[in-house]
Amino acid sequence: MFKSFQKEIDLIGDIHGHYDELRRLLEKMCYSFQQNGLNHLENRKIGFLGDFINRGPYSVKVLSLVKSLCESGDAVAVLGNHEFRLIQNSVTGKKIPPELEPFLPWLRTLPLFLDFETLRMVHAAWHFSSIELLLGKSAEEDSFIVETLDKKSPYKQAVSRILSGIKIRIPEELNLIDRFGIRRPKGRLKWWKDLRGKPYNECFISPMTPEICDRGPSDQELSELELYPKTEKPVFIGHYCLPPHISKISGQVICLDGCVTSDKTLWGYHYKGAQKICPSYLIEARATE
Ligand SMILES: [Mn+2]
Repeated sequence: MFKSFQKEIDLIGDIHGHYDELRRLLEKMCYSFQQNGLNHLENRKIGFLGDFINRGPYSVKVLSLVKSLCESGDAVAVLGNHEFRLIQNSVTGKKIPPELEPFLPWLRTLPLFLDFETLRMVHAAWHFSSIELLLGKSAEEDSFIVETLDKKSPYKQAVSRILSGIKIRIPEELNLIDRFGIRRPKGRLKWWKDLRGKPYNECFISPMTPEICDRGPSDQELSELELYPKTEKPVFIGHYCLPPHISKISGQVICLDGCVTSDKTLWGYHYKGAQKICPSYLIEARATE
């Protein structure tokens, strides 16, 4: 695994088996599909933010493409919570879809996060102390995977934070529902912000209704948070299934998960290196356009 690169990088959010949208996004990013594989411009690399599988129809096609791009050195990828769960299930002998099995040895070589000179990549949250704890840990080690299933292990908590985000309980009487009308007992925090004194309405990454503007979490409930200052390098994440009207960019955090299964839109970002993060570098693709 290289530690730095001089190339420009095209980052891509959660694909979840939506191969047609992935193909369209790559075309919009100026890659072309030819008989001998994906042809791309020089000086470009792709960065995948995890969650390649489940939900959509073509997990195997997506995995095949991402794997071949990683193996040829044209892409890098981090694990999403869906791949990590697959690895956990395989290590503990649970049933896993047979068509995904051949990809496991490769998936287990993928990192939990990537920290480059000019940017960072992680599936859900760049939580500094969790990342420090996980430095040097590999999904290839069975003993580590087993530890991530142990409620008492700090590794379980660290992996959960960085791959699934940082959550707090929502008081039952608030009856908050998400965009799909599902009542949520927990909400996923804007982990990069100082949320002390803020109402619930401003705390969650994906908006929930009704909007609660007169109550918020206690400082104690927010004590897990480690802010991500604007002086840090940009961090690219996926995971949060953002509805179309919610901005993908907040400070130095860029979330490229636009909920492809529901909204049929896959999101990418063309990052040119030390540059100000700007919405004009976002690229969205639908399968039929
Ligand atoms: Mn996810």
